[in-house]
Amino acid sequence: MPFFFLVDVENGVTPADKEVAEILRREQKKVDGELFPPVILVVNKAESQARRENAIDFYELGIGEPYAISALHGTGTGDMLDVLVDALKKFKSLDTQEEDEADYSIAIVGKPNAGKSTLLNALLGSERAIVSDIPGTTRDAIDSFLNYDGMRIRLIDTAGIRRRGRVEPGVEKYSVIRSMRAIERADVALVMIDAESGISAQDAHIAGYVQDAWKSAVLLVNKWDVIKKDTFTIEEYQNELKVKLTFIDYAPTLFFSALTKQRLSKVLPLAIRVAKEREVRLSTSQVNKFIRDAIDRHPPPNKAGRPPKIYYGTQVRGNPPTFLFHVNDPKMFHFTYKRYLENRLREVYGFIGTPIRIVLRRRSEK
Ligand SMILES: Nc1nc2c(ncn2[C@@H]2O[C@H](COP(=O)(O)OP(=O)(O)OP(=O)(O)O)[C@@H](O)[C@H]2O)c(=O)[nH]1
Ligand SMILES: [Mg+2]
Repeated sequence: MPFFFLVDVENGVTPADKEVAEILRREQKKVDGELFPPVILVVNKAESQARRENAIDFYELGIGEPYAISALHGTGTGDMLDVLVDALKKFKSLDTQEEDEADYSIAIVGKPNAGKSTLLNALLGSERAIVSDIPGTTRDAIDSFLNYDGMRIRLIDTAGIRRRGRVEPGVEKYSVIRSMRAIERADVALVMIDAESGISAQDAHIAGYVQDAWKSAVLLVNKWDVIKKDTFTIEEYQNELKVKLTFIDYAPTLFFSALTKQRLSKVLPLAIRVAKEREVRLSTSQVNKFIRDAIDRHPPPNKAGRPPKIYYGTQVRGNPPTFLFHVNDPKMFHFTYKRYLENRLREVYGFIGTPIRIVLRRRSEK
């Protein structure tokens, strides 16, 4: 946030001005060769030419160039505003730098009462967020930071997302918007599922939001402590997840308890692993070797007698991994073949937890 430091040319440089200047200078830090926060020295009451010249005296404050203005007459304010706009632009870039300052951002999302805030507190080892058995306790997405393995991790605890029809206008609606925004800001979303209340349609909705935002996901089945277990319980839950959340079957699953901390220590390593997989970049030769091999194993079926062809491909970006395949005609490829390519990419290269984008583009046959 830029500051205006307003002084009075009529009195000249006073001891009080010097004191304020001293305080401001102490607050400033050098960031990329610029002093931050920026301070704009505004010399007021400079109505006449003589007074405007006297404004130069204020260089002495060590704050930089003095801008002579007359608040009364409005003279000089144009230049002052130009300086302000420049400062705001610089500030904005610093602001986004602050936004990005974590190596990875992880959002904790899920239904109300799933145990999101309990998980946050357990990971931080402090009572940062309020936990209660009343659904809807967390009202706003809150960022916390922790260091893990030399990395700075942003954890975002979010407000529980209820079924759309049940969300009340006002505060709750705002809370849900903030939860969505938290997903947008994250690399990975930990989708908290309350084992006690079972895997619900709402859990699938929330996982769907994460997928639609092209974010990586980990499914965390919480409150495992209260489940009566036998040898098959995990398998039963896993099968149920496979059915109800089949569209996001690439997301790894962890059964744990944020309260008793059973398997809690696995949460962060899994989230970080997933975050890293998201960034994996394959070289063009790897991609083309992959394509040849995938076609050998399972060629795309002919459509209307014409063979679909993939000429070559590249990974155009990571985060999320995005592949561009040049083909003779995108329409000749059934979505199940795209799905096959995606699954094959996962078999060979992992990409655990991340959605994969495959774009088919027409390329004339040469
Ligand atoms: N038995 C058991 N209870 C848990 C566990 N994790 C959380 N709880 C309880 O579940 C209730 C809700 O926990 P919160 O952490 O506030 O849940 P939340 O997901 O943050 O809820 P909202 O902020 O309302 O969306 C509290 O009573 C917790 O003590 C768990 O692993 N096992
Ligand atoms: Mg909460």
